[in-house]
Amino acid sequence: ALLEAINPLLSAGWQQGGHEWRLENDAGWRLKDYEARGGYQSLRKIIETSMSPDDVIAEVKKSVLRGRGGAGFPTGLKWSFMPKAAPEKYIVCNTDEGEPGTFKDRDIQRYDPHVIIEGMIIAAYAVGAGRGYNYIHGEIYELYQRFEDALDEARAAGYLGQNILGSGFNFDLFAHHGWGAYICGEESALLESIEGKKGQPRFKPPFPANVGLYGKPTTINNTESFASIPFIFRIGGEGFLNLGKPNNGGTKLFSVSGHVNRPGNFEVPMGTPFAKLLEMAGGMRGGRKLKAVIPGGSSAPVLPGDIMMDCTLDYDSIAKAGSMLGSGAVIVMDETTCMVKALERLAWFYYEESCGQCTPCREGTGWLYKVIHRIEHGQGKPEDLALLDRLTVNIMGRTICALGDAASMPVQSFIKHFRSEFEYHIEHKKCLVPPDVQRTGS
Ligand code: L3W
Ligand code: SF4
Repeated sequence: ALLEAINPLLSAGWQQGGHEWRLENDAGWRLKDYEARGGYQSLRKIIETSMSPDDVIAEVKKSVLRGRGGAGFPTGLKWSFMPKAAPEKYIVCNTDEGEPGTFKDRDIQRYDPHVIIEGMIIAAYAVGAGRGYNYIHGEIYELYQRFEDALDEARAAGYLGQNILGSGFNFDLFAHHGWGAYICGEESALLESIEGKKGQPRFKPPFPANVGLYGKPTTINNTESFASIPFIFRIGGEGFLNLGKPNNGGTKLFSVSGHVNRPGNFEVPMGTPFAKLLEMAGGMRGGRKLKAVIPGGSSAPVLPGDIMMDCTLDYDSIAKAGSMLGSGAVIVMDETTCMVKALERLAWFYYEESCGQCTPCREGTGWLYKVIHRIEHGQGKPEDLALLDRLTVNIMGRTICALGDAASMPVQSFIKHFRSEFEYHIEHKKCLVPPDVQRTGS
């Protein structure tokens, strides 16, 4: 109830879990609805009170908003990296949500496109960008169309274009859609894709803040990060920080999937106990026992259920437990889950989605899948666990982008926490969990 009263995302008709995925049911996304609940007031406030770009960045720093796409990098700090004098700069929103388990950004896009637009205009004002793009995942094409409609409304109302609200500030924003390649969610591959090239990651550094879109300084943030910006200016940076806990400001969306009664998106303050989120998601399906949780999207190391039950949902608590909060995609697995089969499925994903530029990732992800596949299918060899460990060590830190690490961390953590299941598979050529009770999906 607290959040419903104060958070524009929730008052936009956000339901806690159990969405109807039909566009015609989504009332409340249009400009008039957004304005009726206070939309674009933060932008007006910034302009009417003549806040300088530096003041805006300072307020975002104060909020300790950390990037919601997975890395948790402080948003205000990222904005401050943009060179002041550069004549041409860009703002880019990463709505290429593709991490297995993650489904939050598409809901923001669906229910509240104007909050993204307002957040991006404020960001553009802060860093001095004249043009922006929202890169939207190809599989949610209808939301790309909705964003185009929202942009038309914002342009007609004078929020975009020349001399925005009489401030002398010019900014225009465009929608761009991908075609579904996971790697295009990596920020530099996304920029390549907007440029019309093959979506493959670039070497970093240089970071986009210095050499980004078309070689120009670019700030790229996740959708949820931009969507948090107007709210920060509504309640102040400090107010936003105080909603969460030190070093972890604000509220965050968690996409809960797997063996729960009520999978869906839930918005909770940073620092909320995981047990509370599980309760909001209706608890374990069938009253079964919690076995394991991937707390931050499939790239994040898996944690045993009992460790997870002691965690709070913030970057620091999850890191201390040995995993990552990532994008907030919480994948819940009960006692009927075969961990070998679950890992095989994840390994296939990374093998399939590797862009193929670097040898350790291109070849290594294939090897990981091949070895896990043979363990799952009763052909594992006693030396396979050591082989998997060697493969991950040879991939990690030796690739252009984070996909190599993302493919390796699940393998290392599944084996670390559930080694006996892998050994049982290798020794007995079958699973500990009888096939008739196994469930790996939701
Ligand atoms: C200027 C510096 N900029 C860092 C910027 C950098 C980026 C941000 C964070 O990967 C993770 C990945 C996935 N000067 C800078 C600088 N920056 N140092 O800060 O950078 P980084 O490299 O830590 O992360 P990243 O490349 O953004 C993101 C993990 O998230 N992940 C992925 C989720 C996928 C989705 C999805 O599908 N939507 O969210 C989940 O865990 O593995 O580790 O902007 O430029 N000195
Ligand atoms: Fe491509 Fe993998 Fe190299 Fe990333 S790590 S650039 S996905 S080959």
